[in-house]
Amino acid sequence: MRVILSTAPARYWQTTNFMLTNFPPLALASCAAAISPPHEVMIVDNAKHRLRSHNLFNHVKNFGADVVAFTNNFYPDSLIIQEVSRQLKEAFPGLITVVGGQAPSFLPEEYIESGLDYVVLYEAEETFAELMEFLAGRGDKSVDQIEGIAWRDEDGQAVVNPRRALLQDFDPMKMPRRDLLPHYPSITRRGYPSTAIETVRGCPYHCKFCTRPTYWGKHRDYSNDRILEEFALIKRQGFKEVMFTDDMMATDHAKMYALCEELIRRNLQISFGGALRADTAARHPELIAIMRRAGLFFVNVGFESYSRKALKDMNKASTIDINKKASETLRRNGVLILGSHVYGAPGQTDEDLALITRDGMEHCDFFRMNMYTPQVGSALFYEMTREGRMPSRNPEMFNQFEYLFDDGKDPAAMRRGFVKAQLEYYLHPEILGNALRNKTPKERVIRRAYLAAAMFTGYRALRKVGIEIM
Ligand code: B12
Ligand code: SF4
Repeated sequence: MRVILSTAPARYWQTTNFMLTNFPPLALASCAAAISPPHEVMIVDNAKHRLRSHNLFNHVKNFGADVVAFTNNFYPDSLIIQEVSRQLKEAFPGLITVVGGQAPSFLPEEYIESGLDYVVLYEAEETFAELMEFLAGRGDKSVDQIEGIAWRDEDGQAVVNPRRALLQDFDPMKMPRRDLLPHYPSITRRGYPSTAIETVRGCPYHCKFCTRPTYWGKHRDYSNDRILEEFALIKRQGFKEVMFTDDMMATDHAKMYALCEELIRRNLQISFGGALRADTAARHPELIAIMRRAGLFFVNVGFESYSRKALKDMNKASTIDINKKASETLRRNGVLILGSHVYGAPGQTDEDLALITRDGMEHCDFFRMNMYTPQVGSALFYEMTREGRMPSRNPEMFNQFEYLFDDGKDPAAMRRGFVKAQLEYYLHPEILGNALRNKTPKERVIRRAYLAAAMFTGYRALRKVGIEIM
């Protein structure tokens, strides 16, 4: 079979990806490894060509694809994936469409009913390989026997097969097909490529707004031996920078400490970054110091809020004091901090909302803020659905810029407050100065964030007057 694996064709909300573009779509490289050989695979990274129109139709024609499979974590992307899949099937009769990732795993029926042929649910490596063998006519299982897929029966009804058991050991897993990914430039060393690595699946915490605990259920680690083997391969492939895709790095402190000792001993000289909890940084300064020596240059920290009540309501298991200490420790060690925040979470007063930009800018090098959103699959989503407190189920409304709670607040006023708070950051002379200089890694990322914000605003405004150019 000839299989194209693809990210979602671009839409305006994806311009926010700009800020952290150093993450290539590792899910597609892992899925490619799982099925090739025997199948022939091409990766089309539409997200990379974010502002140009996607060229999937030409790729399908030229590659002679039998299957096009999309990755889809973010629910708003379901709209374009479903639309493009319909168009592809019309243009290429017989073409099979597949989707995998978070949103379709949580809502498989929605995708099958929209016309996609198969959904690969949750962890995909074994399921996708079995599905491809079935489609090639070689598998020894019938469609209803393949664990972890959703499909359409003869009556046009969606059928969701039982879930597959999670992998218990990642060591035997094939290395992701990084050779199929496009070039992503390094932030730290200009001229070199950057890549991504996965060292855990899942997160042991239970923040109410997050989908990771519900998606993976159980937190599982790759062994340090496997991670070191992958680092060595990455080094041989010429990468100088790697981003950890882990939900949360270093939740097992001792394991991360040992990994860093070994990275230092092997002198691999690869810079790395990823997501880190504030309490890990605040409570384990020695761990941050060794991670820095091993190559850590950047972390994404979910500070979320500087309101005690809001942090508690979100089940963040963190405090304002921890946020402050984390920032101090990371700064002392010279690690760049991307601080993620949420606007409009329950329990936030007007003063609390004002603190997000004020304290947020103080605590981090790059400030990021989304509207608090009941993401499909999160505990918050199920709670809001149960209580009938979500005013819309239109996927586009989940783009993290809309106020999606029916709680007496005026959504338009919340949106205005949100935009005003963003402007406080983007119009700050110091931040603007960084973007204009564009020399250091910090300045380069801030510049990207500006471009993203400008494009988001422009494309969204055009959309409002009926012009769709992505
Ligand atoms: C890297 C990353 C990004 C990169 C994406 C780069 C890329 N092109 O892939 C960037 C920085 C651009 C990004 C942007 C955003 N992201 Co992001 N991102 C991640 C992150 C950290 C890692 C993803 C990854 O590579 N994982 C490693 C791979 C191997 O695992 P996986 O993706 O789960 O794939 C497995 C299965 O899910 C499945 N699978 C997945 N895709 C497919 C496809 C097929 C065909 C098949 C068969 C199977 C399959 O198979 C894989 C192997 O088992 C995740 C958190 C996480 N740990 O996953 C958040 C995460 C996915 N992002 C998130 C969010 C919110 C965003 C943004 C909205 C942020 C923002 N406000 O702008 C945007 C939206 C972008 C978009 N349109 O999707 C949320 C999603 C929440 C949700 N339910 O919507 C997550 C879960 C973070 C979190 N903790 O909340 N992100
Ligand atoms: S927000 Fe971060 S710490 Fe909380 S559950 Fe999600 S991945 Fe884990």
